[in-house]
Amino acid sequence: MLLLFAEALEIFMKLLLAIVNSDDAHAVNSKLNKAGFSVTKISTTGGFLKNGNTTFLLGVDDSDTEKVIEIVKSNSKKREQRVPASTMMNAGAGFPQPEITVTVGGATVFVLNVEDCRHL
Ligand code: 2BA
Repeated sequence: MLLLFAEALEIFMKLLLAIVNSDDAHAVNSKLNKAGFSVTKISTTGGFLKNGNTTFLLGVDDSDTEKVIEIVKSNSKKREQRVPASTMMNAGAGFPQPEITVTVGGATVFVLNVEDCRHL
């Protein structure tokens, strides 16, 4: 019944998980706040490079999803990073470690449907 009501009024929410480079986190945060969005920031670590990054949690109206994605996108830069090739393969210890270039970012955004949200 509630779902039908929400469908009729189109009052659906999304939860956005936006993983951004920590160097871009301040700009992303302040632009989102200026645009009127509440955010929760979590300090996270990328499992591949083991570098710190920042994950934003945002609960938004369906209709604001693209606006948030655009703000995150326009404030997240792509970066090239040199990492030991051993990050990707099993290189034996004692051998010279060549480096490879990995492109990181701009941002990775997951968009999830929200069933319910309550401020208590
Ligand atoms: P990391 O896991 O540290 O990955 C950093 C960058 O390394 C990635 O950039 C990608 O270019 C490369 N990379 C990651 N895994 C790789 C692999 N198995 N083989 C080759 N290269 C690999 P982005 O794709 O821009 O990701 C930046 C960060 O966003 C990631 O940091 C991770 O924390 C997060 N992320 C990206 N995709 C994700 C996913 N599908 N699920 C969860 N977290 C994700």
